[in-house]
Amino acid sequence: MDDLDQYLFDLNGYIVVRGALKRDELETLNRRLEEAGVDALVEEYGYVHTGFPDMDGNLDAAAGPIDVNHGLLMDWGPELRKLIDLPVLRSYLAAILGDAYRLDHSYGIFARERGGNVQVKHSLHNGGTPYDPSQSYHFRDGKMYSGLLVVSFALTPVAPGDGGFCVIPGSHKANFPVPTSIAQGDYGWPVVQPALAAGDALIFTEAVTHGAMPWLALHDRRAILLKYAPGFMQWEMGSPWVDSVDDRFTTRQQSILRSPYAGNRPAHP
Ligand SMILES: O=C(O)CCC(=O)C(=O)O
Repeated sequence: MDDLDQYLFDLNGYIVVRGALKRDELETLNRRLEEAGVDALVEEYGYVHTGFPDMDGNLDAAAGPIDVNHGLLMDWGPELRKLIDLPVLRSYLAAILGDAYRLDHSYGIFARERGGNVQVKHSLHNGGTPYDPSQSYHFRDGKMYSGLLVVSFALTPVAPGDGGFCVIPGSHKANFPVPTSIAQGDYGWPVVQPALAAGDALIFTEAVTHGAMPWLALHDRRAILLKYAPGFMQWEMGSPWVDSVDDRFTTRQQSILRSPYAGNRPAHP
């Protein structure tokens, strides 16, 4: 993470790492999603969050993405597990979360082209105020600190106006709650929808106000989200959240999947 990225992340609450995935990695990941049956899910539900441990979630298609239990993302193939520890992202995670960061949970977001003609958004949420320590952002002693931090990989491109992930830049430091006129409005200014090429990784702190605009592109949206936390913290229910942290995972991946604790927690090997 160079000085420019550091400046921009601190300023905006998110940053895009262009070309984080190589072309062959992108192709294999997309193939794995197809093998996992993502197309059928999108056909049935239109707009889904899936790949997390079984849980009760949103079942109301009008209220936002449907939560579908469909097995664990990390069981969908080695290419998914490789995302846990991509060398190109290590310095970002360490700079924002500290050296002993951990992967808290992961899931996929899939949306049918043109929203399957159902223009559903994911409501704007979070922000600097009201304060939530688990989803907060601070700068102290010359260092950035974040609660939950998300790496969102775009597996299909996102052009301006396509919809999908949107954000209010700088709102991780907001001193006032998001006004209702913005939260319930049409997601115009000051909400921004970053354009992404397939293979880009968008890193954002959960402290920034964000959500998703209706997906209007002529192709499906496919995003894979890995949510990391400082080593001392767990955000999502259930630990460990992968079935077993066995030899399918490299030594470094296993280290990143360790349960949360603080005392003498080492950096990753
Ligand atoms: O990318 C999106 O669709 C929004 C993701 C989101 O709201 C979140 O990760 O909390």
